Amino acid sequence: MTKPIYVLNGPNLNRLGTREPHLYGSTTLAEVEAMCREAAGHGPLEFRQSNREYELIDWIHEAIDAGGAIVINPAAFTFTSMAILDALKMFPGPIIELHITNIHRREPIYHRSYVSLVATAVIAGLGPRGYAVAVAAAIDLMAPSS
Ligand code: DHK
Repeated sequence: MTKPIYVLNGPNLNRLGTREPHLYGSTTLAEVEAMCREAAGHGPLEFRQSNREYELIDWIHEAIDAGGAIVINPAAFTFTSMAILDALKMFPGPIIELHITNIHRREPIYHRSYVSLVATAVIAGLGPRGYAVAVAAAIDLMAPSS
């Protein structure tokens, strides 16, 4: 039984589509979810978003016990949350950190990611299509031969 990929989204990403479209585009979170499910070949995938740090941590704990890979866009918690970092340190599988924008081309406050200290890989700047790339990479990384 293939373990699910957990695609976790942090604060304000529920507003994708109308949130600063010059940065994040006009794709909605629901459309991003559909892109992820297509990339997963409709394999097991948990797609969630929360504006609450504790909820993201609870979902990471769920993934520790039941997930095969994590794709996470922690949004603003990327730069502030040691709690999310500590939770991710417990995850035994591949972790792909994802950002719609290229955070390294933005203001300096966006340049230091706690999550990057534990991520297997980082995808930043591909826009919403980055999610599909991340899910495909997660599937490859979960494969026994990888
Ligand atoms: C999304 C956010 O909400 C911001 O806080 C990050 C990230 C960038 C993104 O590019 O997906 O700084």
